[in-house]
Amino acid sequence: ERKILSFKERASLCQHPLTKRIFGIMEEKKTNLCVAADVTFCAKLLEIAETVGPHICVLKIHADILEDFNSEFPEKLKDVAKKHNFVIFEDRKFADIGHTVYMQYTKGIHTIVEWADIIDCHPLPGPGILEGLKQAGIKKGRGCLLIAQMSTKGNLVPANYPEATAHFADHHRDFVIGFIGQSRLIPDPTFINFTPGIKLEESSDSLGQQYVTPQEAIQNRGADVIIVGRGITDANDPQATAAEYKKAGFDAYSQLL
Ligand code: 6AU
Repeated sequence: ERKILSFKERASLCQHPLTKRIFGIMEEKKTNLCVAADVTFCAKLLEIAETVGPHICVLKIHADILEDFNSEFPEKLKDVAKKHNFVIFEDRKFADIGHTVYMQYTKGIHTIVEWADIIDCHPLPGPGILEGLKQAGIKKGRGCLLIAQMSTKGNLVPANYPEATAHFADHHRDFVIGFIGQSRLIPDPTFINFTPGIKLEESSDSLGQQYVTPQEAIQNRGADVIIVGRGITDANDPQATAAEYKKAGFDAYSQLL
């Protein structure tokens, strides 16, 4: 019995052009892998992007940990993204009032709205945070993920928070393209579910991160895209390891079809 719609079918149902594009890439490149390139120098980040580029649909970065961030870097990253056909996700986790997040999104040294296809925010402040981000993001065709749950041990996200987050998303479909979480919130196939805290073997780190396998995330928790950081970036051979995660993720998805 078929449990889910294919990425291709989901692409055809989507209204938001960015969601359509991401499902299209997932279908074409046969990948539901997002690599988290959490490194502190631009050259290293660009090297990872080149290396894992063929295996991913999304590259997630934290621009604020780059020690040598400069205005040429986003252009270089965009070139690699174009070459390997993936989208760029700045994991800024906005969490302030609408006016402040608008400035954080568009100003400062990072000018995130100019280069990040995807951003994410905590819905905690209420609708104003999305209103603020939208003012800059919509006209550029950008999309936002709502952080509905966290992967960390002892996190304070209350039980009813994911439900409220889903409601929030439903009212901002012109900008919200999906969720970050540990389980699927709503069955709606036009939202993309991203799940971080993934490793080929279940484990944890010394700072509260908890990992589940790609198979567990995709088959039992309803993840569409798996986010893998150190499992790939700390591996001896990141390219081969990315290929391994890509296969594990895509096989887990294919078995549901
Ligand atoms: O695979 P790791 O543990 O090396 O990296 C996981 C990545 C990091 C975190 O900032 C991020 O995923 N993350 C996120 C988000 C929004 O992506 C949410 C969360 O609950 N847990 C988590 O690890 O770049």
